[in-house]
Amino acid sequence: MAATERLFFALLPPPAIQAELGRLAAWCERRCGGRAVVPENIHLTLLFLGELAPGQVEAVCRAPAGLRVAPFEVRLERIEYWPRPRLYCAVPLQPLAAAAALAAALQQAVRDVVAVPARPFSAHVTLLRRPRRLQELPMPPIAWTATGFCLMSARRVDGELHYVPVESWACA
Ligand code: 3AM
Repeated sequence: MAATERLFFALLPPPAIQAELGRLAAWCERRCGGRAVVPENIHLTLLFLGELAPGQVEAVCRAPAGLRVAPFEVRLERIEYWPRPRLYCAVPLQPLAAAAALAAALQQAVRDVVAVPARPFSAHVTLLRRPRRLQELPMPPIAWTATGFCLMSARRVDGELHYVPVESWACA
């Protein structure tokens, strides 16, 4: 049987913003222990799809073709601790309506290929996993204009997790 891929739709910040968020993640790790997300893996998940077979991956790649998405601003202003997954993440102060609408549109677009459990969308960029110490972590606002979105594959290479873009779509 052909291998499955663990896929999700995401926003990828521009490289300079990824680097800035990566530095913030490393600073969080120095304060709290745990494992910082490396800069190249920094992303904002729109929709987690799970393990898909090759035929499903092709269908998912075709699904967003009809979507028209205007560029929108992503502004992260606060670091939160989420106890259940045990992570620190950077979040907006207000819900990101445009990202939520895109996540909902993607869920609709792929509904015939993969049934994604309905989950409320909560925009966040994971910075640090499994901290050993909890404390208040301030951050400077970090913002960018989202000009597209990607389908990402989560792959393990030599025990390290890599998020690899397999397809991308530009905002119009
Ligand atoms: O780092 P974040 O939270 O943005 O949390 C996982 C990660 O997103 C999420 O998918 C992204 C890439 O792995 N994820 C993993 N397993 C999941 C699941 N079973 C999941 N989201 C929902 N359900």
